Amino acid sequence: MLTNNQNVLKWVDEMVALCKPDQVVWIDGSEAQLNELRAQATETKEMIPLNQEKLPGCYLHRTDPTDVARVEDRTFICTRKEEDAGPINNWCDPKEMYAKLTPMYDGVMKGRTMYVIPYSMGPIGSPLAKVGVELTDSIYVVLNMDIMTRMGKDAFENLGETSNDFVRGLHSKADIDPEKRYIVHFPEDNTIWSINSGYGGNVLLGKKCFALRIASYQGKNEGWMAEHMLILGIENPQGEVKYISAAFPSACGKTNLAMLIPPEVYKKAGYKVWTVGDDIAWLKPGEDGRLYAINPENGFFGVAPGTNAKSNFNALESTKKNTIFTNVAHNMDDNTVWWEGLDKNPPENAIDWKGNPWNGKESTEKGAHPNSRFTAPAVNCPCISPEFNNPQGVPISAMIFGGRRAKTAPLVYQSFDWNHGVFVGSTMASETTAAATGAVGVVRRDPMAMRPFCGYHMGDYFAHWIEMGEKLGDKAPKIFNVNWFRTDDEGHFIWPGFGDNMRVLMWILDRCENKVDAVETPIGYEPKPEDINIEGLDIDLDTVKGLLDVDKDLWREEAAGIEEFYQQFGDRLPEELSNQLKALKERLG
Ligand code: GTP
Ligand code: SPV
Ligand code: MN
Repeated sequence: MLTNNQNVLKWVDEMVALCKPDQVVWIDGSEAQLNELRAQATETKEMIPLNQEKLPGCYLHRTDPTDVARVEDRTFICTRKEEDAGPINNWCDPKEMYAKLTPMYDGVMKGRTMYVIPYSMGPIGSPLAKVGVELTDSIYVVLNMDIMTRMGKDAFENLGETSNDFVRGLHSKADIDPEKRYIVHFPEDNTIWSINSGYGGNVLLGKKCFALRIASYQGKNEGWMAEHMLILGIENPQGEVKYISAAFPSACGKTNLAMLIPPEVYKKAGYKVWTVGDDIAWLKPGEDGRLYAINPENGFFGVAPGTNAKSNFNALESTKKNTIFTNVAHNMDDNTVWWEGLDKNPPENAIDWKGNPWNGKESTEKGAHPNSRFTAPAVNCPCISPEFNNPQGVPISAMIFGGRRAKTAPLVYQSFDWNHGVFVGSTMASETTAAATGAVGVVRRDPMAMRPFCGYHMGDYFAHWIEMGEKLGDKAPKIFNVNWFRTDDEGHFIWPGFGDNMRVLMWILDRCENKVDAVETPIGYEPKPEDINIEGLDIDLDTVKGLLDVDKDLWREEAAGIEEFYQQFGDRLPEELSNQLKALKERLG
């Protein structure tokens, strides 16, 4: 045992009594212990050690083919009152849910080991950090949590002997039965129960379950925010760094933007980009009244397909050592990994993500699952911010929302003010991706990219955003919307995206510093086309004009869609937002 905290000990005892593991192993975070677990997982083939010369410390893992993404229809928010979970979350009465799941956990770890994982979300000792304990029967989970969080006995030291302020996570793979898969949150009990899955977002309970669903609920009650946002810093040639956070739905470009490589025109002028986080931000007003952000995570659980030296050099570099690959193709010639979009040279002698022999030159099947992932330590990232471990976080100048929209949304626009920005975020829509099970490419509303991750009533969440704006006053970050995904008539992306997105970020920062004018449109402030720097790009000013075009007919349809979407929130929709909708309609005529 690594702690004398009675709340922890009592809860672990109860869960041991329920799950009945053969043994209980407390994870201290030492390399010796982790190496022992790696050896065991290798022995049982749970993990496949990769070529240790080319990929030192790297492993491959395949999950069950029916268990490769988050399962939103099996994810629950269990609050005592149904209305507190809101219309978007699946809800069940906590008593009923405990009663249903308890028999499923009863004896589930017989013949298995229970690992007790203490971890901190956020730098240990940070005033913004929080402690969690995850109980799991999966070594894969332990090894991933080691990368994704600050894991081990130091996390307990931070909790102290008497505190009860830790999140209780219970995970069992059970039989990986999709019919009995449940990802359940009890925000009022600081508790998460996950069963019958072995896939990342469902089982690394520090990530979406704690750092977004539980934390968003805590943030509302404690005056801070937990958001599905990347955090990056842009350093100008004078050495000043400005920070931006951005919320895009799953598989819509957060990791890519967070690690972008500046285009030549900025690089040679001396600009640099620093990554603070690629998925989650915890934000709180600091002593100077500005909004400060930490990345509660310690690694990246990134989408593998499409990652290559050109699209995301820094992410690729991050995966070259001490990384766990999940559901990518296994190149049997040199015991390395491959995924669609890595290069144009797929291996012929390989095993695909399902575990079947695969010839990448001949097969029409995919070698890697579209939601295959790498789990890479943040320290590996060549552009990791020197502020990454700063316990106070970094001050945010601009917040960005964005999604995949083939037509409606322009390349970039700025909200008129904070409340209008909350309106813009609350009405975000995006085409669905492979990050969750279900249809791909369907446009759905995904407010602040939090639709699958908000741990309470979405209307109350909007109200919390409005309140935070009131608290921050004129120190509040400016709010923008971007869309990298507009397509032409043939369905090709018009904007080059990736590193070139920095051109848009530069306009955003110039706006924050009142260095550039804007054009007022019905939906917000837009750049003058000539204010987007296209030096070195093979697109012209007319293309930029097209990317910024606001089609009023499409936007009238959009407003009607928003109205319909808003109806479900009833009187929990803040009046500020219904007023914003009214004003948008008036501006559209
Ligand atoms: P989660 O980890 O699921 O939250 O995803 P994410 O938001 O971090 O998405 P990520 O950066 O991994 O990008 C997902 C997919 O979008 C990849 O296939 C990228 O290649 C693609 N993508 C990212 N940025 C751009 C861009 O600027 N333009 C285009 N066209 N595609 C992009
Ligand atoms: C996402 O889906 O937004 C992810 C991956 O970041 S998961 O951890 O599965 O949620
Ligand atoms: Mn994500």
